[in-house]
Amino acid sequence: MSDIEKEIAALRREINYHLYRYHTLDDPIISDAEYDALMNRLRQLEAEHPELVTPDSPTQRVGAPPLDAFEKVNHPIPMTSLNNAFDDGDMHAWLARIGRLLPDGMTVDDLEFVVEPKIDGLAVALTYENGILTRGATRGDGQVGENVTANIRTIKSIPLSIPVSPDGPPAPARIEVRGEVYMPIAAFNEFNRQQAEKGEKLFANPRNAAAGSLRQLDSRITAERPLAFFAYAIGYVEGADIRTQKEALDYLAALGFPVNPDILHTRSFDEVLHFIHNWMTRRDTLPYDADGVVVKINDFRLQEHLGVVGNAPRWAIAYKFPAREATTKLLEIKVNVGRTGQITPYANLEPVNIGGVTVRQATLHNFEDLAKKDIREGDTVVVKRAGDVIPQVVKPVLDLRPPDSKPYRPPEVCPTCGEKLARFREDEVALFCINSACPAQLVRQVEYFVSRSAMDIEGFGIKIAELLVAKGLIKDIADIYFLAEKREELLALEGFAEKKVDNLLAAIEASKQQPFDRFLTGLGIRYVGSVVARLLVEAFPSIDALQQASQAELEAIDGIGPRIAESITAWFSRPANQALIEKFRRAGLKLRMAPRSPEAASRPLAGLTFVLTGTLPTWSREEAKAFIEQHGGKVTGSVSKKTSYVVVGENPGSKLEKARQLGIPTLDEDGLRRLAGA
Ligand code: 5U1
Repeated sequence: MSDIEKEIAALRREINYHLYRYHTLDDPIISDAEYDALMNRLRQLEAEHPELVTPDSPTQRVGAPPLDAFEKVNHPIPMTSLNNAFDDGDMHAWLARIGRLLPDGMTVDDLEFVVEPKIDGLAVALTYENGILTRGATRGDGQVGENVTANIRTIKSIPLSIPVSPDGPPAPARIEVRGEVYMPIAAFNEFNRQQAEKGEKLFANPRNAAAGSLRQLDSRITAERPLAFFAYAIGYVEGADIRTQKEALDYLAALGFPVNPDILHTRSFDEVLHFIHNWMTRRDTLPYDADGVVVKINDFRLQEHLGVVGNAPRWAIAYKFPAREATTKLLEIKVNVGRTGQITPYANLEPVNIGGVTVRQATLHNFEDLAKKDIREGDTVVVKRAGDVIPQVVKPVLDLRPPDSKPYRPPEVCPTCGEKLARFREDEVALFCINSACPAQLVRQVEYFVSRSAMDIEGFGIKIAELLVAKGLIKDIADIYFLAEKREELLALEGFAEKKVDNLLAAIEASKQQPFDRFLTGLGIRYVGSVVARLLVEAFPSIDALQQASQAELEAIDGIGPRIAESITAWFSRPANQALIEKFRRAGLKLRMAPRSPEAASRPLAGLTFVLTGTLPTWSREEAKAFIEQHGGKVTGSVSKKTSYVVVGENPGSKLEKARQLGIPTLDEDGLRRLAGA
């Protein structure tokens, strides 16, 4: 092995170990900067020696070019499913069944059990040959799955090579590791929030999000999804002697796989049941969705003795948590008015207990969905809830529909202000109240303006917004900054003691110093969330500049397309909105970015956008990016007519072709240095 090969191998081992400390143990031992330095060195060496790049290198976790279709994979050992138990009676019946099948001389008192949470995700089988991940496959129908290796490689807690730690056992010749790919609940909520901000499809629950993310033909998309993994079984292993489920879990953990820490190993069946009930009560506090608990007989020889019936083993059972679905009566369909005036339907329900929570209301998503499912007032409906996700009406139970029921008709006027509802565009089904003085919209606008993603006014929530709008103290969002003049009226409100009023007014005053992009976000212009607002203020650092920007000028900003540009110009063209801006100005808001340091504006690459392609002679991609940013420039991922320069290295990709088509000038590394005056 050459010195370079040795250095590359050592770097990969080290990086893989730090990924494991970070993603699996949640206990990093080096700083982000130190980690970046290791990755940069590895990227640099691999760029210089592309023949040494291997699929198990940590640099390969970014995804690969898209596939046309997934290849089918035959599972060497079928991936069985599990029989279900729904109560303690089913569990006792399972134990009794096993008792009748045990070898002579053994009784159920001799059994050992392993109990594990059943994660609601997607089952996969990962094959490692001589320690290297060579294949990742979905369960499919248990016999034949799909080859999703490129996608699996992007999941940071799945080792690309084992053992991850130098203290781990030696890699077996071959092993198939089984487990669940899932999306943690917090990551799911954040992911859906970002999807909503971009106007893209929302996922109904973490399971769908995990499945949708893992089954992407373009693994670069999977790489951006916050997926995680728990290993729970060994399909087969050659080169290690593992005799029990507990040993299997310990072995997988020692090799560096994430193994759920909440596992019970016991001889007591009472303890098994106790553990299950304890789990059920903790279900909503866990960082992941679990739909049950799996109980397994520990001893592999006994497992083999008990065997499989149909496609489920006798030696394991899933105790399913109470369904998070229930049926109840839909009393009435009502609508909410959002801050943009969008009208969305929801259902008032006869209260129903779903998985320990009483549900009285559920979303009906939108009028199109409602019509498609033909959900009607008076119907018995299936309602579902999961984790933190808002309860939703799934479908009507048609057999129980009252004979006199009538299809639901969306309202024609706003339920709050009476304004006739309209569609923004012919091709959109969404209905809007276009009265900007509508109190329901105003409450939502105030709620959004003061929220954490906008002006972040502490102590100002929806209840206060509702009260102040109802009392006429706020007639538009700019009135928030005139509340100080209404101190006496505030003090007269129920629950508004002097201290509370003073704190609120102080928080409002302090928010005047928030950066301009937060203010812009707070205006609630359609499609202008915090990401778009930041792009806007970079190009138009004051409200005056933005107000005067033409649609074409807005579209010239990288990341802003015609839909957003149109929404912005339409918003500023309305006299009521212009008056609102003037009112903010009178209140003392600055409505512009804090002046940039003269140093920043005068940096040589200020205002220029670069795209990098190919391998540069001395810099890694990160180093080139850092250089450009230090000199005031910006780096984006794709070439468009808004790109100032494409920086080209060895083996450039299709970006160079695109640059030529669009006539964008190109530079090499030296040219970039010269341009920056370095
Ligand atoms: N935790 C866990 N989930 N789960 C799912 N263990 C487990 N075992 C399974 C399945 C389908 O099957 C075994 C029979 C390997």
